[in-house]
Amino acid sequence: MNTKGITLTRHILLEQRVHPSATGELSMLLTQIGLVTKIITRAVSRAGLVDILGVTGEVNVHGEEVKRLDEYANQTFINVFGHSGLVCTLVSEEMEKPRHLSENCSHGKYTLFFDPLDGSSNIDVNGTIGTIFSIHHRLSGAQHRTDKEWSRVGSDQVVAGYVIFGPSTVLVYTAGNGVHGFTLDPSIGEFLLSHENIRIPSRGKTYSVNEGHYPFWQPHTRALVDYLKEKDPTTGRPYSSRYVGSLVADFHRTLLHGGIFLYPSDTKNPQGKLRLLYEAAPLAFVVEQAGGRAGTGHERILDIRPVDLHQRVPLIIGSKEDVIMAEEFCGGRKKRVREKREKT
Ligand code: P6P
Repeated sequence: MNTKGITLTRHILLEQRVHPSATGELSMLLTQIGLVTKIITRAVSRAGLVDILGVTGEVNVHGEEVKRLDEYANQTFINVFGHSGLVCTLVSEEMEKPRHLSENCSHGKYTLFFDPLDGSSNIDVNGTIGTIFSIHHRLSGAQHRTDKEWSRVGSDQVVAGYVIFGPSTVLVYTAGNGVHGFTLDPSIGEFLLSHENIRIPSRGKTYSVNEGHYPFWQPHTRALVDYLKEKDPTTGRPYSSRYVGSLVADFHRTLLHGGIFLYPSDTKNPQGKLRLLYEAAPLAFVVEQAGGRAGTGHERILDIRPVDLHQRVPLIIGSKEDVIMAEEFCGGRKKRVREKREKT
């Protein structure tokens, strides 16, 4: 297929043909995510010019300073989906509780999870930041809301992806039929297909972790990173270290070039730092669709059922062989009794 000039919208519609029963609502939802991204891109690219830098003086549910761009990005999601008729419930890193868009809840079929602006500590130094999103069918159909709408297993995601605001704005998504990337052409305001059917190399040459936390790591994490740094040309070691400190930037590089990203648990963060529902699970869906692997060291990310809306998990994600090797240092994955999935 000639992929020249395929827009995000056209690609989504082509994808929709793979699902004969599709009604077009999911395609519309994804297109709206593209709209949110364009609005955020405009703000991010002018952040240095408009008095939008700095902080609001507020802190979010995690006790972190809310940068104005975080708040702006979160509000953009609310504004765009508010009257879309597509989404009944929004779950955001920036909101303590789920936001029910009551005007949509009579027929909105989807629940949208998102981190509106990840890596915000990089905003004031013009660093790469990103948005992460995950879409689930509503648990209860379009009739009524349940307060467990947010407690979703990652393997039930319908769509997941992220947007990286770097030298260019790139949107990457999967709807379970491969992983595809689109680069925003600001001159025409369109996302154009630039990375068709992304596949992550089975092994990489880089590891990505904040080594400043080394004193707080568990012994097996130290042993793993020490191993990656040992010289052994027969196994392609030492690996190079790459760490931006922005999850989307570190993940995107790992997805395209291979390697491993880790945010392990440690004595300061016994559950790790990254959140399951709107950070680890969407990226795990993407990486598995690209042929990679994502886990905590002991279990598959996409098998975890959250017990808390903002639950944190340790994350090891990237090339399949690299992640399997890391899991061996962690003692390997626990055997799971597969949850009986009530089909709703
Ligand atoms: P640390 C950004 O604040 C973030 O949530 C992720 O984007 C990033 O991977 C991580 O935290 C960086 O955390 O402890 O290395 O500064």
